[in-house]
Amino acid sequence: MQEKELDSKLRTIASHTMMDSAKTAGLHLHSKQLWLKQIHALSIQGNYELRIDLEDFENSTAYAHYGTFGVGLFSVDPDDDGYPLTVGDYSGNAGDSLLKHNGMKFTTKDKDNDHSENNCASFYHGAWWYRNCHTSNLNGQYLRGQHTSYADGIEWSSWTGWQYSLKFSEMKIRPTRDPDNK
Ligand SMILES: [Ca+2]
Repeated sequence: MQEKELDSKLRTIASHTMMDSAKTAGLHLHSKQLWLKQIHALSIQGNYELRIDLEDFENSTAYAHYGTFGVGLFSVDPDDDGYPLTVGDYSGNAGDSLLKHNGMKFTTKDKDNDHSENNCASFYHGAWWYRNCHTSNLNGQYLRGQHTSYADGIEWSSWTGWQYSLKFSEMKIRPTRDPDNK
């Protein structure tokens, strides 16, 4: 019951954050940290799964599902540790564009935790669990479909490549249906 309430709260925060991102082309530090804190607080309570829904400007939709999901699962101090992503067990029809980010820390313009000599968040105008740098960039700029710049929109590369900024994206998590998991 309590988890369900928290879950629905998180969903609201997540989609709100994405809408913010679409409008302002970047998350404010405060809401970003709050977002990560909330996901972390939830995901350490048990086993969680992640569903990402996407839509392009032709109203086509696709999804990616990950049977394993968490943020900062093994961190003593997640804030200090950069909220590393745990993700696994892909299924769906959007293709996987997140598994390469498994284990990566969250990078923002003012906190470079990535493996690039540059700051991927600055370079690609987003905030994400960048490696060097990304196969997805769901907090990128709202560039409305095809764009000439490279990989700095709301990208899910396995579905629409690196030069198509999606109309809509949403990340939702919920506890996995594991009878041993209370
Ligand atoms: Ca870097």
